[in-house]
Amino acid sequence: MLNMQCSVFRISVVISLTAPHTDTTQSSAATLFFASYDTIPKDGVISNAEFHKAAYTYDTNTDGTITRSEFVNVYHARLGTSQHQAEGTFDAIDLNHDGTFDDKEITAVYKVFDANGDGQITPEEFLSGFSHFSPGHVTTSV
Ligand SMILES: [Ca+2]
Ligand SMILES: [Ca+2]
Ligand SMILES: [Ca+2]
Repeated sequence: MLNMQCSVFRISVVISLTAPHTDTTQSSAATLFFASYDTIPKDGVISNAEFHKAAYTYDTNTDGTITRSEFVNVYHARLGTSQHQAEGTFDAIDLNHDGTFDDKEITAVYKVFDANGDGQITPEEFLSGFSHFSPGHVTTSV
């Protein structure tokens, strides 16, 4: 199952380089993420609080800091991407390149997703933001 997802996702990365918005595999990965991020209230949109909560599920040793290796391990396990692709995604969201993903950066990434700035991320905004940070747009090596 995981292996199959992995190879499908790799193909999708190649496709996404030319047609990011028509890639169905990427959108199903985004749908999966969206459902797990839309927690309380589960109302079909992701709030800033929900987004922060979701981000901190990557803090596996719960010390309040999301490190590059924590992010890479969890992202890699959840999406079945290669380690290299997960690193590419982390480097895209670690805006100050200090090796950790902190509150300020979570908020900054949230704002990229919340395209119309109404404080809620809709599934459409999430999909579009997801393609912005997806590995295929960070690195071309698959
Ligand atoms: Ca919600
Ligand atoms: Ca941590
Ligand atoms: Ca950082």
